[in-house]
Amino acid sequence: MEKLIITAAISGAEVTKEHNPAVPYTIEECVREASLAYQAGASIIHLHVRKDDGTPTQDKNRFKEVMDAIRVKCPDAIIQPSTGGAVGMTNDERLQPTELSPEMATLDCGTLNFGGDEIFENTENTIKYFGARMIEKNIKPELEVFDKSMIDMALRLHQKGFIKSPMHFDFVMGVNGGISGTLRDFVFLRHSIPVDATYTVAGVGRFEFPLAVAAIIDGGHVRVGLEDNLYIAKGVLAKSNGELVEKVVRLAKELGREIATPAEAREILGLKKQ
Ligand code: KMH
Ligand code: ZN
Repeated sequence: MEKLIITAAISGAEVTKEHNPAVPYTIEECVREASLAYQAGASIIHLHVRKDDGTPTQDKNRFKEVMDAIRVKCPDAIIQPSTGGAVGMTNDERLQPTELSPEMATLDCGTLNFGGDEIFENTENTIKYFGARMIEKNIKPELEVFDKSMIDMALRLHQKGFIKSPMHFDFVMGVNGGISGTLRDFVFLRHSIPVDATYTVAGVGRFEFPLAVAAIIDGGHVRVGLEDNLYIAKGVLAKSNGELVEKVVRLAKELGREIATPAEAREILGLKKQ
């Protein structure tokens, strides 16, 4: 079985220090959280950035500062900026980190109810626009799918030339408004992608570790982090992103799955050379 790629989603745009004091806002805090995750075994850092007061931003310069600072401590980590940003941002605002030509970036494959009156909007034209930008910039998209229909959309847009294969999916499961985090739905998604595709699973909240185990057993890859889940165990806040990654490493070792280095992750995902 391929080695396990661990992605750490260290910050997100929705969670705050009120939810968990380890959620990073400043550049120093982002470096701390990224390097703890990297030292624990994460090869990919999925990155959102904030202003120092915690407000989400897609500002290109802020991304550059944070990414440069992370690279000092995590020289070979794959840094994967979000193009999802936060609910309500415009397409061009969200796309700013692609101007930095990262190796990877997220590409969200559909619109989703995001709780209350919030809608995370990704029209077909938005997905095409983002997909074309990533092809132009030679950025490998992590196809974020929050439901089965979003896999089908990605496959249609692949046929139309907006997404290249081999595709890499991120099954984000258990979001209010998206697919559930059950094993049944994991199996459904897992069998809905092309045979040459890879996937990672990001279980939200209490689904994080059970779905990590499912992916470890199945030969998939795993995303954990404070963006998705604030707790290391029921009712116990995680001290850091590093602690969440350490738990996945322990589970993988128990189940006989080795952890990929960043170089091995690049090989598995077919990323462009640095
Ligand atoms: N913050 C969500 C609205 C992504 O990173 O591409 C979008 C999100 C997905 O987190
Ligand atoms: Zn994200």
